[in-house]
Amino acid sequence: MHAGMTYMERRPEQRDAVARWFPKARSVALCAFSYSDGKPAATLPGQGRLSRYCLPPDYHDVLRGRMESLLSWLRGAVPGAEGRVFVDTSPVLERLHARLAGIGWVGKNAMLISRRLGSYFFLAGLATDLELDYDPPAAEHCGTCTRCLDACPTRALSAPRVLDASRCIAYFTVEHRKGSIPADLRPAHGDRVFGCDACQEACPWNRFSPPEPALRAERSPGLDLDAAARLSPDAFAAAYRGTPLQRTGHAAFLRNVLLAMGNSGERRFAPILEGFARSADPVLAEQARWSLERLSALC
Ligand code: B12
Ligand code: SF4
Ligand code: SF4
Repeated sequence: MHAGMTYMERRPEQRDAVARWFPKARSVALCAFSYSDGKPAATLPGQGRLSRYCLPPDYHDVLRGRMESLLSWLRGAVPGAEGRVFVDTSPVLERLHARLAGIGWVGKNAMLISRRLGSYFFLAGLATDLELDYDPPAAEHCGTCTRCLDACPTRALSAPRVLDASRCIAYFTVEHRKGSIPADLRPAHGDRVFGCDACQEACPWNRFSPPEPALRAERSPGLDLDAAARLSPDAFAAAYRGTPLQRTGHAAFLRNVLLAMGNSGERRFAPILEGFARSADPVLAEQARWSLERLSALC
């Protein structure tokens, strides 16, 4: 259930092997960086929606810097200590190690959830050759709740803690950079242009997000779809440099914007969709035609 993310087909036990990646590792320290103050992520009718994690600056760069500072501090405190930091791109499964380190439990939405932070946090880690004291794993606190499973628009959570990426809106809007979004899933995308928070918005533990998150939002979750569709590749690069949207790229962003226009039910988007329906890019042209039909059905 890895959709197009072929790097995930390597066996999980191989991906977990910190020792293969950093043979000297004796301990792994995990840090959680909150990025939401828990206030409602409001959008206006006819706007697109950006998920909360892309509102602060790109976490990969920021967190790598913070973890490098931690490593420098460790080297100062224990001369000769060695270590390597990881944020997303290493073979280390961060949720596995964060669960073992006691940061939180794996919720039925597959997110790591902390009693103090909820689930709106990023994970970053540091493997070191030092033998550190270990924290015990956190207890599970989902109980009989199933709100996230019920809230998932595409039924991508096929069972508790089982995420079918080939149905997940976060996968299609962020990682599926080339090609179309499957037509049967498009209506359920709603206004989402980048990422999806539905299974976290539903979670009661996110009522406890800290008022002062570690990473501050720098943009609004509401996206002006009309302006977004008119961005040239250069204007897109300038607007989203240093954010996760930059990595997804202009063509996939446009495809997602056109899809959200179709789901908006707003006739004012028809002229711009008609323009894209004549695009030389077959993915954009097909998406625009679908969105025009969707608008006709909704209006
Ligand atoms: C690939 C990936 C994705 C894929 C998911 C693929 C998948 N099937 O997991 C896609 C693109 C869909 C995705 C989406 C999102 N992602 Co992502 N993603 C990753 C990435 C890079 C690798 C995850 C991976 O390899 N998964 C494979 C499975 C096997 O591993 P796992 O997800 O860690 O699963 C563990 C648990 O589920 C647990 N488990 C499974 N079953 C059970 C049962 C029991 C009883 C227990 C106890 C445990 C347990 O064991 C597994 C191994 O440890 C990680 C960063 C990293 N390097 O870890 C970020 C990461 C998981 N993503 C993150 C985020 C923020 C998101 C989104 C919220 C983004 C968004 N707003 O759109 C969504 C959330 C979707 C969701 N509900 O999980 C954060 C999660 C933080 C947190 N609090 O949990 C991470 C850790 C990035 C980071 N550095 O902070 N993501
Ligand atoms: S991120 Fe969205 S589509 Fe993916 S599992 Fe959560 S609610 Fe479902
Ligand atoms: S919504 Fe309920 S079941 Fe889902 S992760 Fe949160 S507490 Fe667990």
